[in-house]
Amino acid sequence: MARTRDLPATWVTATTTELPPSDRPEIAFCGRSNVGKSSLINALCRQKKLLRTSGTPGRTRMIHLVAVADRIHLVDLPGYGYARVGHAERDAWGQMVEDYLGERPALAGVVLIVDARLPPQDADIHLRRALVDTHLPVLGVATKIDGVPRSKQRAQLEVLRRALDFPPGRPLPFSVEGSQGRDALWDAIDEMTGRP
Ligand SMILES: Nc1nc2c(ncn2[C@@H]2O[C@H](COP(=O)(O)OP(=O)(O)O)[C@@H](O)[C@H]2O)c(=O)[nH]1
Ligand SMILES: [Mg+2]
Repeated sequence: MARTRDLPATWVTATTTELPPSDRPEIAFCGRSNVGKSSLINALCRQKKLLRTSGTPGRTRMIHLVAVADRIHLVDLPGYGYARVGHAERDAWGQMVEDYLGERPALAGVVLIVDARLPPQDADIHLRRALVDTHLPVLGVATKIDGVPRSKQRAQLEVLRRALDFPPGRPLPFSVEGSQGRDALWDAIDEMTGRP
């Protein structure tokens, strides 16, 4: 049987409020605005234009739903903690995402994406704490690892691991360049959804 990672992905829908009910295991991707969420999902699905990516922070205010064949759903959550939006908008973000995370029976796990090039950000730590409260499996990924010199990668990943209280080996290093980390990330997703 084909592995999920080798099957075609399609964009299903986008919404600012509620997603349609899900009939298959779902993995949500969250992290700060502009951290590289949409790019990472595109790299996972080997499709450059599945989701729009942008150099301008704060563009994605919507939840996007992607289906991988008839197996699983990948959910691109709006960026967290964009500094230039006001408190009201940030609260609206929090409410939308909390509602989604709390009321989604099919949700098998959450991928928390951080920027491998930066020290742990307050927003990352805040989000990590909020995710602990959901009791969902949380997988840490450090993307843009191509921006960290090889000799410094191990130490930088360890700094992130400690600050965000991840188990050994996490966050997984990832980059859209050469899809570095794609297989390891799919292995972890397969584990969360319970099927290859
Ligand atoms: N160097 C590098 N840049 C990346 C990587 N992933 C995303 N980017 C860039 O980061 C910016 C934000 O990406 P996007 O996927 O739109 O972030 P999102 O707001 O979290 O969905 C874009 O300019 C991407 O080209 C990566 O692995 N390495
Ligand atoms: Mg995006």
